[in-house]
Amino acid sequence: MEEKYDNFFTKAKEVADAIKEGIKNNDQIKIISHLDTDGITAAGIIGISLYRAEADFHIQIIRQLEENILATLSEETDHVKLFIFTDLGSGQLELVKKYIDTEATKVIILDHHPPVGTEDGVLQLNPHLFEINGSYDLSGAGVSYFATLAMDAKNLDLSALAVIGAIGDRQDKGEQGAFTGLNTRIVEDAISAKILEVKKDLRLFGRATRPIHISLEYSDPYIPSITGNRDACFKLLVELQIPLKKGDEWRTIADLTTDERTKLVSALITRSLQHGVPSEKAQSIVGNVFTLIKEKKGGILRDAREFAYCLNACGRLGYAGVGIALCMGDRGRAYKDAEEILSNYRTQLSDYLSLISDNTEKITDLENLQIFDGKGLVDQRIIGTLVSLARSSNTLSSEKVVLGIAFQEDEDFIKISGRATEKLVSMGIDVGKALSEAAAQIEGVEAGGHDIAAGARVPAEKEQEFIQLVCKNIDKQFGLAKNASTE
Ligand SMILES: [Mn+2]
Repeated sequence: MEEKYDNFFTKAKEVADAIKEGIKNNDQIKIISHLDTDGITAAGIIGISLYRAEADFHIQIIRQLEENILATLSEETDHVKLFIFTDLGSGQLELVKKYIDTEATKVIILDHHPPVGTEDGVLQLNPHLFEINGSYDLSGAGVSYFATLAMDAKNLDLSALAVIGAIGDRQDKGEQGAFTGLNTRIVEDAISAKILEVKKDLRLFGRATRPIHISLEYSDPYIPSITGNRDACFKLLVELQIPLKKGDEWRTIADLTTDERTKLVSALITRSLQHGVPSEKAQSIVGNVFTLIKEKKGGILRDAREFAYCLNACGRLGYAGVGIALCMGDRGRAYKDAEEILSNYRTQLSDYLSLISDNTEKITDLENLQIFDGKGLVDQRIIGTLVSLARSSNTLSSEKVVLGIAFQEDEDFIKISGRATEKLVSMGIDVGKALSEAAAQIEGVEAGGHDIAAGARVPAEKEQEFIQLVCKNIDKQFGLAKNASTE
């Protein structure tokens, strides 16, 4: 085993011992985690491990670790004796130390975002500190998983949640949707725990739950003349003589015979190629699919990608608690709630998508950037998802960095979500850096995230100034990328 992994696991053990020490002392423990799928699964993983150890704990899910939240947390230090931050915290080390007296209240950070500042007094497990890639090779849920595994070997089954978290953060970017780095070890753990199965299939959404034509209609990656075109999806299936129903029931992608699957795959790839989609991208509709074999067949949690999507919907629509309950194993009430949340989320997203195409005057098109101004139109919890989605359906450009803007709840602040693509990142574009560097130059702006996706909270009156700086940074990055490629 490589030394960097040794060092990472040694640190994981140190974290595990600190958590166990807290449990032994009957400390009241508070988990603070991020609103997205990775954050929710990370909190679920720590939550289950604490529950199993009969610890006293609470979970709070937040959008971003901002100063006002830390101020509130500091008031809780009269009873909370251990804070565990998951999928956030590394980017806010200085703020954490400012508000929490780490002598009196222990602080553990389990994160995979690039650390900013020094950790003195804080116990931090983060792949970046061990030269392990935190963008693709390990998620916040993965970091949390390794900490719980070091607490107790029976937490091996929490690996499935870590897989879901990594999918949520789009880390399944190896060949054909495989994982890389430490994430592959988590997948192996989940397989050995007999809760996960990996095979190759069409990577279409709703593979195990939705009628085939609907999976095609909502396909991501985008398939020209298929995605978003229900009639064309029907027509294609009829042409290929693939029955849509079995008896009264709609068939799903998972129900296809080998023969039908082969026909459908080759038809979809051919169509993409005919429309000029690069071969590699066209082939990428086939790849690893991850099945959670203990979940109900045909249910919303059976496919790990759908489980991830479901948790994201819960978080985005303000029902993070339902997501946590799902992670903790509630398949009664929470499951029913989640089904309803999912259906609302789909409706909302498709309404929003048409909202972008109906309001093209809200799109500013610059050389290297496209900006969609969704203030007053789009909820800030959904703006990031929306600009990504708009890009995969070609409403926004895939060749540029896109920024989405929405009001925060109080309109004194705006939320800015920046998104790159894998291709842009491979050229050297880093949206997280562009946003953070701009934020550092303007008082009152908070930013964080990764090379491919990042966000900022900006005082409304600083919007123009901030965006100009971000544009400058992005232009500079594109300039360097172009120079590098011509050298
Ligand atoms: Mn994450």
